[in-house]
Amino acid sequence: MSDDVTRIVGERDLDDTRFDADDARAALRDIVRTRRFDERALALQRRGWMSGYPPYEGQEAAQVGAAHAMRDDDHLFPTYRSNALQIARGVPMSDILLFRRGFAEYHSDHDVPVFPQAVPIASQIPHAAGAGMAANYADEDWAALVCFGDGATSEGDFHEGLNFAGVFDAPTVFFCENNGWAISLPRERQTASDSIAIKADAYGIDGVQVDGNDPLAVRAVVADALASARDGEPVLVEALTYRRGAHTTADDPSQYRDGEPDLPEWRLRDPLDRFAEWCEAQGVVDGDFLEAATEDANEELADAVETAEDAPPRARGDVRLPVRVAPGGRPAPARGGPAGRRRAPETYELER
Ligand SMILES: Cc1ncc(C[n+]2csc(CCOP(=O)(O)OP(=O)(O)O)c2C)c(N)n1
Ligand SMILES: [Mg+2]
Repeated sequence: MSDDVTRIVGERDLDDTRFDADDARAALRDIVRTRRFDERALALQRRGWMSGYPPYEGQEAAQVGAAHAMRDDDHLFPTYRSNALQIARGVPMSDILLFRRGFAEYHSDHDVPVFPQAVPIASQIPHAAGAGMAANYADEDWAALVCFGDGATSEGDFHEGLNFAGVFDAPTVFFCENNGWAISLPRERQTASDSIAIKADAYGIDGVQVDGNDPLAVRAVVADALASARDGEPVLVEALTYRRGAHTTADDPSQYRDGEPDLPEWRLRDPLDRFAEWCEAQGVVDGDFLEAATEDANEELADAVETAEDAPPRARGDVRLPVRVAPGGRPAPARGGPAGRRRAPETYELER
């Protein structure tokens, strides 16, 4: 591992960090919660409960660490892969399940400032730079954190977003989860750049690398990046992690992944096992912790699945309802009428 990659697990004791036992336990608990969510969501998809699901197994530590670094008023711009980050941030599991089941309105309007998850690669990056600029114009001091993958850094939107942020001192943190793959394309064939972090240089902002399978290292690096962004210096953070599963439930990695890649062990190892072992060695959890955290997560998941299953099915004509809601918008009129008789989109309000 390069000396420039920040890490705590395996290198330092908890006492030599800015974190305490509660912080470590909170991280481990959320990694367990989000791992259980991922496993359950995959199983639900397999039995036809939802049409597709993008698993994030292996990336929980990066996402939980970033979520725990954010302030309540910081704005999150997630992708389809960032569900652990959203859950650790406070988005209800049932909202994510409902969105995946086709209820588009559960994509947004959460109690925490979280934008809809982006599927068009990198499209959310200029939005987040713009949101940071808006915070400056409004004289508010929250920051934006935008998630994306290694593949997204080959898109024009990535470069435009970083350029705007650098020029306009936007309080935006660009959080790249480098999981080694963009669907079937390995990182080495995605970009000839030495790293993702180095791409920040071109835009006059800082770029840093962190061990993305170490939640406390990610939390420390992202917290510093957010503080710097709030002072007008945006940062690109490259969290080095690994996509252990398929790209989505429509993908078969055995078609393009031949054995273990040539990456260091810390990057390939399961972040849950690795962090749990470290927490035990540091004396912050005992042998029962994982079992209790798993039971709590299972209960939360059972409630979330029940909530999602209780949502009334949509009428066929609802597919034409817009999802935008204007302030003061009124309930949608009778469903499925002829297009010419539908109201202007601004007057619809979807009921939850
Ligand atoms: C603009 C655009 N081009 C292509 C795609 C198809 N696509 C979906 S995911 C993906 C790979 C993204 O890889 P990466 O940015 O590394 O994110 P990861 O899936 O690994 O989290 C591509 C090309 C898309 N969704 N949007
Ligand atoms: Mg990737």
